[in-house]
Amino acid sequence: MGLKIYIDGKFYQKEDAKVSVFDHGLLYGDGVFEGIRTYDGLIFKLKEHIDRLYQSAHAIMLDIPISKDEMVGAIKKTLRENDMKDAYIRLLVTRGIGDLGLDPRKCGRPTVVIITDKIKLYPQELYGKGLEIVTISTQRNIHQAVNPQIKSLNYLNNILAKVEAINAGVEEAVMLNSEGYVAECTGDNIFIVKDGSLLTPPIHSGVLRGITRGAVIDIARLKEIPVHEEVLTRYDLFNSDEMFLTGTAAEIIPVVRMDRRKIGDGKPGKMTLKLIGEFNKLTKVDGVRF
Ligand code: PXG
Repeated sequence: MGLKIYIDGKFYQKEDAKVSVFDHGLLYGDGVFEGIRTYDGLIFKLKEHIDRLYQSAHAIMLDIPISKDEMVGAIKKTLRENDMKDAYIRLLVTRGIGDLGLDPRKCGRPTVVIITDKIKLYPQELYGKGLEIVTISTQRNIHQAVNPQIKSLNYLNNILAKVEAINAGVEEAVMLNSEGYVAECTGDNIFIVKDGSLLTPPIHSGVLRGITRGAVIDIARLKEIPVHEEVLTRYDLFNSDEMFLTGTAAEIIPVVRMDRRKIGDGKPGKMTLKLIGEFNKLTKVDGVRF
């Protein structure tokens, strides 16, 4: 039995799961998406992901044709259909089928796709050793253009950054905003530890309001670790005691080198490892059963 994909209320085998070449999701990247994880039969932070999807859609004036409850039902059904306990869920809503013109009014009903599969962002060994990253020259989108809070199908900005990282021989890149302050990585938010405090750029630095980012901030508050959203420069990153990235796919991954500078003592830091432990505990208990 192969993987089954949900498209507009019906299930298709992976080979048959197709959308039209006239779908504006393909023609213009006109649409929104989410990436969600399940851990041993529990969907992690489901409400937060659903809310963010509908907010992204609202921002681009895309009316998702099913309600949030129906979307949750469709996700659970897709997971059960594929009998998956540990899955990565990719949720897509595109503008739908239109003609060869930008006008979204020409599109009929938006297309809803749910894929449940596996994801591996970084090689497993990097979780133990830590990641090396570089600063690249592609800037994070400014909020007056495609706001970085919109998780849209237009990921070229991030892909260009990823290409620069790959060209530099590393897996991940730090993007700065148009003012030169640290924003985030290509699919992850960034944190540093300095003198016992946890610091991460505020949303207005031009970052996606990451759900893993939010979970880490909540854990820190619960554990009485001082945590601040602060505008950061590369200097702050170079001179941090610890650094790590957060994302649904990546979870929490330590960073040990940036732009050829050693971060802290060049090994995954104590607080990072503590947060990874707490995060792993959370994913085992905090979730919606399906
Ligand atoms: N920043 C950006 C630009 C992202 O795309 C995050 C931060 C982390 O947010 P969450 O809510 O996941 O903690 C993301 C998330 C992929 C992929 O296929 C990308 C994301 C998530 C899952 C998979 O590269 N982006």
